[in-house]
Parts: sequence; C-alpha cells; structure tokens
Amino acid sequence: MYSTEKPVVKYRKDYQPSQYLIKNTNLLFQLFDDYTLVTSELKITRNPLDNRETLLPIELDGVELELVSIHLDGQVLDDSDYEKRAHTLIINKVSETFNLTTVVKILPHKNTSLEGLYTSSGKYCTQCEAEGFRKITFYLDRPEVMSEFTVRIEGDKAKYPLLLSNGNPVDRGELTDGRHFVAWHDPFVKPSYLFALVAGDLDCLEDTFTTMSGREVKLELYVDKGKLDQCRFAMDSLIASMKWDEQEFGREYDLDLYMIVAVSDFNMGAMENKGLNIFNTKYVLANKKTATDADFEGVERVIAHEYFHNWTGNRITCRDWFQLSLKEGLTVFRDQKFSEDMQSAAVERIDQVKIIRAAQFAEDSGPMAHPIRPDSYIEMNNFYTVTVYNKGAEVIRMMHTLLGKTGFRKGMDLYFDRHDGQAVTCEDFIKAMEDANGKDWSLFRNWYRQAGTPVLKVDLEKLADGHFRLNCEQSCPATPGQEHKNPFMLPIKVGFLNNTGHPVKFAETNDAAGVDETLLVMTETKQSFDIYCESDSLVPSLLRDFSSPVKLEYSYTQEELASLFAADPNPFNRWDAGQTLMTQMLMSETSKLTEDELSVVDNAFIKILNDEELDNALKSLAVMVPELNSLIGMSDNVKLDQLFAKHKQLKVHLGEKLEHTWFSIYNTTSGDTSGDRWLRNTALRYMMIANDEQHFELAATQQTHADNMTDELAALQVIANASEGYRSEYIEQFYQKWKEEELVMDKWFTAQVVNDDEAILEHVKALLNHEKFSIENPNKVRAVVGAFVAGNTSQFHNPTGQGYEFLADIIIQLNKINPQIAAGLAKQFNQWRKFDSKRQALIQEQLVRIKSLDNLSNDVFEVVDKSLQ
Ligand code: 0A1
Ligand code: ZN
Repeated sequence: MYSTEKPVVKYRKDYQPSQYLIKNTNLLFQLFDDYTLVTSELKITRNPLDNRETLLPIELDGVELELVSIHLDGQVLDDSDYEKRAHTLIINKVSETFNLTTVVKILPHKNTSLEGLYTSSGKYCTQCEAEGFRKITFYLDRPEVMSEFTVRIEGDKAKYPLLLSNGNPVDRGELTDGRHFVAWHDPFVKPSYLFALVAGDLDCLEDTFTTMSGREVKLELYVDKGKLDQCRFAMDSLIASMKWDEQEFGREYDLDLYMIVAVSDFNMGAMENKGLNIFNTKYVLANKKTATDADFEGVERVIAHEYFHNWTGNRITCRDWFQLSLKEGLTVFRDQKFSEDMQSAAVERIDQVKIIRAAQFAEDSGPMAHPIRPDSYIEMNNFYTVTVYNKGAEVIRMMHTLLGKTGFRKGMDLYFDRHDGQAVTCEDFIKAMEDANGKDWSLFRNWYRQAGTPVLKVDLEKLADGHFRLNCEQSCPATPGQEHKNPFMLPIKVGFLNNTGHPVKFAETNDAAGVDETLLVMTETKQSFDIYCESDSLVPSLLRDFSSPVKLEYSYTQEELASLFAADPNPFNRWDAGQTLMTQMLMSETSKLTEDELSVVDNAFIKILNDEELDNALKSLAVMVPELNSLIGMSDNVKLDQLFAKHKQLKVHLGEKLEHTWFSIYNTTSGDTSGDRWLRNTALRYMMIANDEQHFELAATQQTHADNMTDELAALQVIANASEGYRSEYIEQFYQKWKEEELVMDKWFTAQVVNDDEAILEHVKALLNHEKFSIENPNKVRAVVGAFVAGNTSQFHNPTGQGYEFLADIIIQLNKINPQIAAGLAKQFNQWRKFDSKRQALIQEQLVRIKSLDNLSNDVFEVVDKSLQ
C-alpha cells in the first residue's frame, strides 16, 4: 500500500551484508474472520560475513503491522527498548545470538495491494516477492537472509479445510470452536520472499512424478471448485518440465511434494515459492473450449518457468535485488529453451524477439532504461521488467551461443556445484561460466553494466572476385546516468545468399572449406571480417536467430529483402526479412505507400503463402504486418499520424489485393492443428479488413459453431472490429455463453477495446462499469485498460488527448488500491518524448497531474518522476 514515507533511492554500490541472520523462523498464523494474528519466533545470530566493529541495533522490516507484543529472549520488551517506525522496528540492544518473538495483527481482507497475506475469492494466499513478507511480520526481509521455516496455520475447518505452506506437512489436528491446524516444515533454507501460505476450500488434481534417482514426488494442483476439467494440461506441462530439467541440466526435484495453487487475483503471472507455487489462474486453467492455442502455450511456459526456478532461484538465490536477473534472466532463458523443444523452435524464437523489439527496446530508450543488473531503484517492484527478464535471457543466450550447448552445460554444472544453498550475484554466475570453459569475459560484463540498445551497422564490401569484407561498427546511445558506453561483445551469426537468391557456402579464410553459416564475434567498436565466396555478389543474412539483442542497420534494397524473405534457410531471418521490408516502408518519410511498394509486399506474401515447404504457423507470422508497438519501440522519433495511416493502408491493401487468396486459404485449410487454425484465422482477419459486410456471415458462423476457443475468439475479435451492423448481437451471444468463466470474460473485454473506432473510448469507459469488471482484479484491469492502452495504439494516442487523460484517471484510482499495477500502467507514458510536440504536451500534463497527488505511492512516484526528468 502507499505510505507516507519519503521515497528513498537504494544504490547497488551501497550493498553491505546484513549484520544479522535468522537461523530459524517459526511462525504461527491464526486466521480469524476480521483479522489474522501472526506470531513469529526468530532465532537470530550475527552474520559471520559481517566485519563491522560494533553490533548495531537490529532493524527489522515491517509495514502496516499492528504490534501486539514483543519479547526478547523470553522477556517482554519495554517501550524504551525498541522504536517502531512506519517501515521498521528497531531494537536497540541485542547480543550476538538471541531469540525474538513478536505478535502482530494484520488485515488480509482489506489488503488490495495483493502483496503480503490477502484474500482472493474466499481463500487466503500470499505474495512475498519482492518485499511483501514485511507486510506479514517483522523480519529481515532481504534475500540473502536464508532461514529454516516451520509454520503452523490455524483456521476454521469448514471454511478452510486446506491449510498449506512450504515443504512437508508434519502435524495436523483439531482445535475447539470448529477450528483445526496444520504444521509445515521446509527442510531447505530460504529467503522470506519464497514463503507462501494458502488457506481455503479447493479442488485438487493429483499426480506423481518419479525422479531420475527413482524418488516419487506427489504433485498437487489446487483450483477453485468446479475447475478440475481445466487442469490436465497444466499438470502435463509440470511433468514435462520436471523431465526436461533432468535431461537437459541434470536437475532433479528435491522435496517429496510439489503444490500449485491457482488464484484469480494476482499481480503477475505466477510465483515460485518453495514447494508451493501460487499462480494466476490465467496460467493454469486451460481446456480446448475455454483457452486459445496461445493460452496453452502460456500455461506451458509459465508452469515450466516456475518449476525451473526451483534450481535457478530457490536452491541458488539472489544476494540482493539488484541481482534479480541472476534468477530471472536465467530462468526465462531456460523456459524459452524448453518451449523451443516443445513447440516449433523458430516460431518460439520469433515470439521472443517480438517482445524484445516491442517492449524492451522501448524501455531501453526511455526514462526508465536500466542495465539488466540495475544500479539503483526506489521501489523494487518496478524492476520486474522486460529488461531484467527478457534482455537478461538474451544475455544468457549469448553465453550459450558463444560456448555452445556443451560448454554452457559445463558452466551450469559448475554454478550449481559451487553455489547450491547460497545467495549469490550475477558476477558469480559469469565467473562459473568463465572458469568452467577457461574464458576471460571481461568485456562481456558490459552487458550487465550498461543500459541501452546497441546499434550494429554493417556493410558488405567487394574487394575482389570471390573476396568480400563485412565491415561492422557498434554504438550505443546514452541512457539516463550513462553518457558514454563501452563496446559490447556481440556474437553475430551470419550466412549468405547469392545473386540468384540461393544460399551459398563461404569461408573466412582463402583456403578454408566452405561453410553454410558462421559465428563472428565482435569485441571492438569497429571490426571487419573477410568472407571468401565464389559468387558475383552476395546478400548477407545477418544476426541469424537474433544472435545479439541489438538494432541492426544494413542498407538492404527491397529486392534483397524480398530474396531473403523468399529463401533464407534460417527461418527466423526469413521472417525478419519480411518484417524489415515492411518496416522500412512504414517508417520512411513518405506520407503514403506507393503502388510499387505495395506490390513488392503482396508479391512477397504470395510467394510465402504458396511455399509448400513452410509450415502454417511460420506462414502466419510471415504475413503479419509489424505491430505498431514494435515500430514505435524500435525508433526514437515517430510521426504517429503518418504511421497509423500507412499501417492501415498496407493492411487494407493486403486484404483487398489478396482477397481471393485469403478466401481460398480460409476454405481449404483444415482447423486441425494450431498452425492451421492460426493461418485460417489470419486469412479471416484480412478478409474482414477487405470487406467486412461480405464476410460477416462467415465470421458469425465460425463464432457460433466453433468447438474451440481459438476459433471462437478469433471470430469474435473480427466481429467486434467490424463496422456496426450485427456486431452487438454476437458480442452479446458470446457474453451469454461465457459469463461464468472469468478468464473467458477477460478475452471478451479485450476483444471490444481494440476497435479502431473513434468512439471506442466511451465504450471502454462503459465497460469499467460492467458487472463483470472489477478495478481490484489485475486481470480485469489488464483486459480492459491494459489492452486499450497497449493494444489500441491509434485510439490511445488519439490527438484529443482523451486516451491519455483516461489512463491517468485509472492510475490515480489504482494508486491507492494497487500501486504495483498503477505503476505498471504509468510506464505506458514512458515513450512520450518520441512523439510530436502536441502529444508531448498532452502527456506531460497528465504526468504532472499524477505527480502532484497527495499520497502518491513510491511505485507510481518513481515512474512518473523519472518520466518527467
Ligand atoms: N518471481 C516471479 C514473478 C513475480 C515477481 C514479483 C511479484 O510480485 C511483486 C510476483 C511474481 C516469476 O518470475 O515468475
Ligand atoms: Zn521468474
């Protein structure tokens, strides 16, 4: 919740080890209707790493706690022996080891921040990362303080038959007044952010997994009553993840029990609490009828992500929060690799890169730009970012690319051997990779130190027949607090096509045997690489698979891009060539696309669509016009009105020009696989753009008769986007069918807010009053507000500024209810300096309005303050 404490900036350079550690944590939770009592007994000792001369007063973190009693080594403490401040409890005189017992009263029912202990549809649950544990009890709430936890939960047996915490259940029994208790012990030491508690009445899907050493692990998946038919896929994904981590990294699960609980009210995707993951329902519940193919992929990915954290995050955790990418970048990389193995690797890679370009490049060029290992923060929750997570994963991927699979595995093995059971730093990880492979990666560390997206400029020079040279130059723009940048180590994967558009073999020295592809490693600002190839001219296929997270500049002609799009053997680069081709046209200075430009694209699309070798998922990706967010994210200066007009022009042209092709794809593609459904629905989208009245019936029939949510929703989306007419009938039909399924309602809301219509904002506002909407539920806020702001780019940026005012109103409202979600939305303003002066003034006005609020949370303050600097 927001507080009256002044925002304080914390710096990485100020890190000092905690003077005290907590060896044992013994907690008692007494759940009552209106409040909860938390009794905590802590065995505290001096940290052996501490080298300060004197023992300082111990300062425990605690926020919004009502202190009921406090004992030090069994003695009641006098008021003069301690001082309770807004966020801390300071005990003046303590010794090298002591026991501290506190009792506090907390109000989970009133906790709308969804941090600490709160309630969600009748059950209790917790979210402690990053600093939520301090809302539960007084504690040294920092990740390097790792403790052995014992937890006893007492509550009403009828309302809360299930009482869960981390580790293994060790005792249970009846109490008076219809109450009961369960006690838990977690044999693995852990930081407070991994603590979890759940109390409720839930259904459970059970299964087992036999580990590679033959131990049987019980798997339990808890969901709200009546949802068991939406759990099987999540369970199968968990089993697949457990197997994969054994095969790929030799990592076995350690406890005898693995529990997952799904809750409707959750700020993020999920949380990796030891042995008791808590998930947003969105990443658990899925069956064919209620979830789209994309939802299934999301479930599989997030289940895997949280499971992989058991080793990369829990067994080895972060020393301090500046090191967050140590666990997040690495775990995202692991979940990406898993998804690449489960799905199509190229499709997965394209999805990952789209996130980097649309969201991470934007963050990297805005006021909140930070290195993957940030140097400072006010509110840690603001740093669960695409930079720390996704760019962090790109940095790990570069290590993998440089070392190869075997070298990377060696590094991982050494990292686990050295640091199991410890709280460590990013530096420790790099060191393990270096030591295991005999490398010196001094330069590579710049990826951890420097913010900003490097620009890689390349040209190809022909020196003589058969002899070419790739000239590369890298630079990186200034970011807040970092004027000058040093060069990065850039792995650049390349291949070549010849002038007839065929892949060719080449060599890096005159006498070497030809290869299809090579990895160039750039370590300086400017560097050249010789290429030998018997061809008159070459088209380079650069940065294959996006081998470094940079912006590539190469002056390709449209013909060269079209030939890469038609024939690059690297599927990622093939897709990328199409995107670059369209991006160049859309971002050029002209106010309209020319007939020539349009026909280059439609011809290229025809070739792709007729390519019998290419699978339908890749085809669908290839024929998607780059998203507006991605175009905005990649550039520093955007003429929005011109961009919107050209973007629309291109889509309408492709719809109309290829209308027969889309129609025939729609009619001849079966809907049996996710790739088929994707392509068929892409065709439907283009057909509706071309002529929504003519094809309306088709969409309506699809919505009515679909036997899966992918098709049903795709139809609803195009219908909701069509011009008036019957639109409302089908929106209503969908509502009546699905109004009891919360997650489907989220889709229903979103489908309605991405309409290009000028009047849409009024409709968005009306949806906020819909009975299925709740401002306290983050999924609903994301479904309506988030989807409008991020998904309806043209109307959010409507020149009247009403979109901006609307967003500011919501941020102001959420600032009190859920600051973390409010701050996340406030980041949507961060791009403002890229736009025209009129829009800049309108956004600035809203930022100033937010900043002048009384009781502004630290979360929102940090975002708007940085944005205005
Ligand atoms: N560690 C989780 C994500 C997470 C982070 C913060 C949260 O609340 C502030 C909640 C969840 C993960 O990476 O999945
Ligand atoms: Zn994570």
